[in-house]
Amino acid sequence: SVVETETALDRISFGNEVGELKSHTEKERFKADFLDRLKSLHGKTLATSSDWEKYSALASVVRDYISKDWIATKQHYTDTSIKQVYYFSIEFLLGRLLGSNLLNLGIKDICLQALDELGVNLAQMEAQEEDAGLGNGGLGRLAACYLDSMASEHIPGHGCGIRYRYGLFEQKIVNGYQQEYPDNWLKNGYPWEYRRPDEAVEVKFGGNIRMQINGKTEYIHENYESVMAIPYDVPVVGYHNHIVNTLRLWSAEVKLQQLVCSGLSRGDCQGTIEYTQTVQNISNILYPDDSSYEGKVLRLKQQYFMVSAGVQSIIRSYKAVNTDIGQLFNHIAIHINDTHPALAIPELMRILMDEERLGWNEAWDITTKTISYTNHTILPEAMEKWPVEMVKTLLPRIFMIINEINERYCRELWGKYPGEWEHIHHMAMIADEQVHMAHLAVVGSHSVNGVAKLHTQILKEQVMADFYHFSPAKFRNITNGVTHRRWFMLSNPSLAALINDKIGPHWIEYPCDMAQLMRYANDAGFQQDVAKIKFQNKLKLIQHIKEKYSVNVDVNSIFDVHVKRIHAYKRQLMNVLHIMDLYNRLKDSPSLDITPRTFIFGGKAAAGYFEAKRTIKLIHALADVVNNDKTIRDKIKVVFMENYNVSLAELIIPAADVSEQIPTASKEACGTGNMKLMMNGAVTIGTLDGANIEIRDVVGDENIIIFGLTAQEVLNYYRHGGYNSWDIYNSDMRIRTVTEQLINGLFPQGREEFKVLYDSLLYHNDRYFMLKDFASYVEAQNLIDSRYKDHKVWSKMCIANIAYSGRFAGDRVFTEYAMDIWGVRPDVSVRCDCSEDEF
Ligand code: T68
Repeated sequence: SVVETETALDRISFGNEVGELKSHTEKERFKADFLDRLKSLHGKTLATSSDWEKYSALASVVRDYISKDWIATKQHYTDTSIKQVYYFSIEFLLGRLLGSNLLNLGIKDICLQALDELGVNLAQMEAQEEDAGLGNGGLGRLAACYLDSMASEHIPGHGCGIRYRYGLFEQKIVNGYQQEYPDNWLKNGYPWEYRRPDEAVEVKFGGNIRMQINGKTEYIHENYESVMAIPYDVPVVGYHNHIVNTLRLWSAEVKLQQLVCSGLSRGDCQGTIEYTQTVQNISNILYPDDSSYEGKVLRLKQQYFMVSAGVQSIIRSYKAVNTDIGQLFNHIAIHINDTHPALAIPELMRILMDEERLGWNEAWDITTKTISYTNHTILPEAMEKWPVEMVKTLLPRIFMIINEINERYCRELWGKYPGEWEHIHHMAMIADEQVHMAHLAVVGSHSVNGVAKLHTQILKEQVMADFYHFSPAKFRNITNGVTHRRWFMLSNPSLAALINDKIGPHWIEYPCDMAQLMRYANDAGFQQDVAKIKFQNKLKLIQHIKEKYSVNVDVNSIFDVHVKRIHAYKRQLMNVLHIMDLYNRLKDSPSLDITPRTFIFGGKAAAGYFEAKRTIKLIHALADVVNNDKTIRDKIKVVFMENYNVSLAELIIPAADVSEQIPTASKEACGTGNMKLMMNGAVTIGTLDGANIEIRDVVGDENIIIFGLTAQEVLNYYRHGGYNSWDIYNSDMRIRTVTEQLINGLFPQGREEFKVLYDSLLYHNDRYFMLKDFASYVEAQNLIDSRYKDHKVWSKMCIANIAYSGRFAGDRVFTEYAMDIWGVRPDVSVRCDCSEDEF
């Protein structure tokens, strides 16, 4: 069976004589396959081919190995009619796939050795791959981690998303300012995708609905604009289990017939071009926005395009093997990642009623039993709402259905809360000429979950309290997780190997077993080994920094890492204020006894988010001052890593000593960078927000540094007032100094440059409580310094963080989703027909 199958990696790592012989032949075969592919794909030899050609030949060989298991997995799912899950997400932030595919297939070592013998460097090959950056941040990366976990946990779970022609913009820093460039990730082709034109579906926009009554009312959609959705499938490889699931990404293309019908092909060249352009625009670009939202028709089009294509193709494949549509929810689960795919609810209703001819009640019953929803934010500006007019015009039939859902729901509410107009208005899906997507998502799903305990509690008690009281059983918490394969085994292989040596490989399948490392937390030898690996990882990062930014960084300094999207609530500005204060202290007393510190930032600001972009400029301005001031004797350095993305994260995170997780409490739904950094032995300095609370619960107070207001305190201030940032300004000299330095003195940019940040702190009353939390943040930073000075203490903290990180491995999360929400059992019965020596 799958779980028992010995893999190539196992044979190498724990090689016996037979295993070594086998791996030898496999290695030779791998070499031959690779060289053959180089010849057939590019007409080149090893000596004449470029790095990219070598990479693409290598990926193509790996793709072949994957496809055998892919075919078998699909066949198995069809044969057993097992329940399948579809994870709908407008974003999938995959990063690179070569490394993780090799790891999960269990052929990384063979490949490494084979290439080595050919004089080819695997890491260099991996670097050839463009990051698939089809996501903004946490939400998109979470979707990618979950695909990996589902396949690895034997869950028949697939992704459904959009194949954006351009991913999240590439960030270039010019003179300290962020500039955005198109991310042309497909320019050389993408070796992991399979275009499947034969499985295309049609998606209809605009037009009108004609009612036709002959016995039963029929709704005929007329005069619509037709768009073809072409699927591109990317295989998702499970870890050492021969399971390969599918990520289906949809691309918008013109429908030839539409060209003919509209007369466009008869010489209206301009018209044809324009029409083609409008259609292609749908899957052209990922919206570079991770919080606020602008009401753009195109974004709504993208959402409907994806869910309509996704739901139609699910129903099509369901009907290929099942005759009873009424049983859909026993075979299919659709999960919506935030509200962006919430139109899946009316779309499924439309198909069940208009195409499958079911009545409303039955269709509604099936829909709500099929769909479940995860909420990722409580930021009011990120709650999606669409103008009624826009939905009506673009999606006339869908609007009718939403309207009907709304009316029936309001009637039900009226039954429970008679006469409470205000209350019902608050919960309606359509109110104030807007469609409230979160309300639609809650009402149309059988399960609603938040992504960390605190977040779920805030949803239940505040943001969605009305819905919670109406249907409490729907609500649950599932704290996020990250895949330890990418974020540990792949990005920190030496540490993974050390753990294998210490506690054996069981933790790979059961990450919570990493807790056994606590037995060695005080073991001087183990502490040293862990420290050595951190040292090596830091050297790697230092080299990158040196080459790219010509900044010299001291490997013995504390690597203090703040990497994530730039946003006021994430408080990169507060981090900067602390660095300014530390700098001031060093200027005052150059012999101040602190461990040298390297402050590392990385992250993108939404293109239209002025304040965030100015924060990036401020970090650069600060770096200019600090890094060039000889008087502070290299005690602090500031580095901003350009174009933070998944592959850069894989370089930075294993080198981190300190993990900055400092949002205003209550604002960060969960955070996942906090988990990745912890897993790699960084100590968190953080507020009691999102998953930080749960990290503290598992590592204990002594292994994390907590500071600042609690969520309750923050929410109380928001509700009742009582905070005036000028009071703090007037009472704390350090704060007065650093805030004044923003506009007056420290930076040569002049008064205006950072005035927007200064004003946000003082004239807009510091919405994110940076000045309020400043003193306790500085204290927490001082504590970091003193703890780090004692190597034993620090090593122990570091080890505790690694050891207890198993709690945050995505695999655990998936058994929770599968069992509690989708009613899917991990399928451990997939058989592999491939013989062992075929990998
Ligand atoms: C993040 N949300 C949460 N949103 O901020 C983070 N938004 O706390 C959490 O850990 C993570 O989701 C996973 O649950 C986002 O990343 C977006 O990216 C986004 C994208 C489009 C529109 C709105």
